[in-house]
Amino acid sequence: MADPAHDLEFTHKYALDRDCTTLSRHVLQQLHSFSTDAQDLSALMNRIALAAKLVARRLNRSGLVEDALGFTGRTNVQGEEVKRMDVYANQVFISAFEQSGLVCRLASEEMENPYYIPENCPIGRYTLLYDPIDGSSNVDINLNVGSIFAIRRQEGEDLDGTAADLLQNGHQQIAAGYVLYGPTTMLVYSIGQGVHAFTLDPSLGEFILSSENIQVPAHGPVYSVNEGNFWQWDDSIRDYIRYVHRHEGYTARYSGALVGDFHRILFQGGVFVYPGTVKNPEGKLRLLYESAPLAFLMEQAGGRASTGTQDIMDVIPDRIHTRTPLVIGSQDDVALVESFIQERTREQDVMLKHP
Ligand code: P6P
Repeated sequence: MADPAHDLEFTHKYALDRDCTTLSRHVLQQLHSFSTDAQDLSALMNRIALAAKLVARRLNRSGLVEDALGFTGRTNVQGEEVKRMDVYANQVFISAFEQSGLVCRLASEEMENPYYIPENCPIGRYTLLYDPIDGSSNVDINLNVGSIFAIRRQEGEDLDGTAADLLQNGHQQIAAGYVLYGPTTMLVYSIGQGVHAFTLDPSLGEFILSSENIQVPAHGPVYSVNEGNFWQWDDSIRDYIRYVHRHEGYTARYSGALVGDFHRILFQGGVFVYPGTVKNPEGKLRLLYESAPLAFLMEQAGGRASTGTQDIMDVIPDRIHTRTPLVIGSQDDVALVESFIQERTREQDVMLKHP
């Protein structure tokens, strides 16, 4: 005979245990260790969570706070118009990590050169790479935006201040993730032990574990691409788009914010594609603080990420703001896009051999 009192206790225990699985506890659980490195990583993730809460707080009131929305009138190193929220969020991460003692440098989409925290250098053995507000065109229309981050160890003294040690492939990332500012604020991260999602409980001011060991489906219905660029793409990408237009089971979803489109694919399967265009043959998305962190996550979730011809995780940037084409998502769907690229390459090789 079931004991209602026991069932109730169990229900309480389950709910409370979950509410007590905070981000910092989860990191230590992941590492099964209280070593210095584990404590560092837990502290770093805690600073990310603090930055996320500060950005979320401003976003949640942005329509009411003077000067929170709109443009600054400046353009950044990317040649993009800078939003007030870009500037605010960029500073939030600097302030959060200045007090961390752990991070010596921050490399951001919004800063031409890395920002050094002298009091943390050289003891600070880590570098934070981040896109403070990804998809900021959505901010003024109250649609989802995100922050993307990666953490790398600093290698060497960086005495010339060029941060040359950052110009390495994605396998040097020790942690990566993103914050999705949507109906709820979610922090999704990996330290190489699977992908886990935390949801901000505003009443607690804590990120609480909501999904553990997320696995992306091998195939999904979603293809996410800006079809407005159709005639700027290589023929191979147009071939792929014609294929999904003509076959059942595909649906287009594109929000204009990479983090939201990635999050949908992580949970539902499918593929996000931002190929090179005539204007930007190398693509629009930046490797070190957009594509590589998301590739780290997607591979941890059982998916793939490529430029279309090379795994994103293997790409070695030649500069901090290197861009790459991006094909990321379910194994089968990434492979399908790549198959059209390979087909066109084969045809071009034949034409070259037999003009
Ligand atoms: P487009 C936002 O500016 C961003 O970097 C990504 O978040 C997004 O996926 C992409 O650019 C959107 O670019 O050219 O489709 O507007």
